[in-house]
Amino acid sequence: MEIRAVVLLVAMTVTLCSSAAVKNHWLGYKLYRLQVSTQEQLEFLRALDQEIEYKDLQDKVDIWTHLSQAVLDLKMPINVIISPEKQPEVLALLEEQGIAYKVSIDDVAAAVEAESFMSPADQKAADAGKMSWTAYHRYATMEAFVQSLAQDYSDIVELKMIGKSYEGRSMYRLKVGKPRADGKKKPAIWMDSHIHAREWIASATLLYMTNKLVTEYSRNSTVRRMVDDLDWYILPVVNPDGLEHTHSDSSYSTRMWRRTRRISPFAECLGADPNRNYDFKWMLSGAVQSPPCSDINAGAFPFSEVENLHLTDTALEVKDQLKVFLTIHSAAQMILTPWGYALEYPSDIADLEALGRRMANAITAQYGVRYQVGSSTYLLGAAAGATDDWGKAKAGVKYSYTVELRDLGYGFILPPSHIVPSGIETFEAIIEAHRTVVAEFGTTLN
Ligand code: 0X9
Ligand code: ZN
Repeated sequence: MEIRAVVLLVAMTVTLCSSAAVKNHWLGYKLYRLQVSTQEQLEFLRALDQEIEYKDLQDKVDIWTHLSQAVLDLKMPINVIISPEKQPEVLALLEEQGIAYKVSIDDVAAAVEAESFMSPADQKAADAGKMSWTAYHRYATMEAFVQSLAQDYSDIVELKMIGKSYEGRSMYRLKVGKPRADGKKKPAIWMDSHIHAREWIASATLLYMTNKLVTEYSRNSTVRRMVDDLDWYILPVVNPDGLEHTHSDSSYSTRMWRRTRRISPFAECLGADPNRNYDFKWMLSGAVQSPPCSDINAGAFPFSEVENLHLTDTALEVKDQLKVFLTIHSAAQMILTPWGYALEYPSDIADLEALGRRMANAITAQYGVRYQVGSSTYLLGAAAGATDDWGKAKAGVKYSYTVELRDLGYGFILPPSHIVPSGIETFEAIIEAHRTVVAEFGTTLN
């Protein structure tokens, strides 16, 4: 007990959040899993969600799950986090409506503290500019890590600084691939992550997979084929300002920040939802301009967020190579297909669903974590202006998906002990993606 306390103290002096601050902000919060069984119950929650947004109460009652029709049809669990003062009122309402619920995290304060915990070994790794896979790291560590990968494995890794975020952080795109001896162009897979600031597992998983692709090239025959056959374009953090903000203090609204951080002269709130900011069907559905502080605020115009522009400029440069486009989020355990702007399907949806299912099955085969596969409009509700739709419509990539990583009842407060299993199971999905690309397009494009 005492040793743990000392370790904690040491770790906390080098991070911004003190244990006391976590306790103050989150004391008594609980995460609940709800299950609706009637249309009325679903409508009730939708109305409650709107009231919460209208009254700006998200730091006290926050429904994390998209309240699509599928939550009822497919009996999907609904994550809701509730502050201690609101628990009696909200639970009474749920009981009145006959909505089933159970507690999934009883002591959220402890879970938030555990999530930010850096052991001396993690800290040592970070100080040396290395990632460890047992902690969620800061952006500077991720930057140092991708730089060192490029330096140490220059035969298969190329690092490109693609521009600066609004607050001036350098954004990077890696290219992992063994150039062909005959100089021919290879098909490629795009992967990006961490567009939503609070989804810490997204970049941790993508960097884990990147590390595996690079460091196991010389000793793992599957990895070797993946890197020989294809190029992998990787943008690990689309929203570095948001990521850093979520680490800057431990208040609810800071840790649960989703958006970018641009200051606007017209709005009281910073940034916008970058996953509503692309120029395909912008603002058509599931996005708003008011209230300005909404988590689905689409920004004043398409590409008002500079980070989105960097992503699209970079992807367009290599668009003729791209066959798969994976944009990694958390935490709904889903492989989502276009279109996300309306309940419409691209003409090649059968192929998209087939690879989606193969990826989900490969993930499940690893540790039994079940993923749903389907249209993002059906599973989560229509939301226009997102990366996946842009990838398919504007970059012309056939297999474009949003991947929602594991939830397992933790929502966004996923303990860092899940980084390795999430990385391992998601790697199985990209093995499937590689297999499909090679089978359908071969290994050269010219
Ligand atoms: O709503 C989103 O932006 C994504 N879900 S999340 O919970 N990570 O925020 C899903 C986006 C799905 N794609 C489209 N709607 N196009
Ligand atoms: Zn997201």
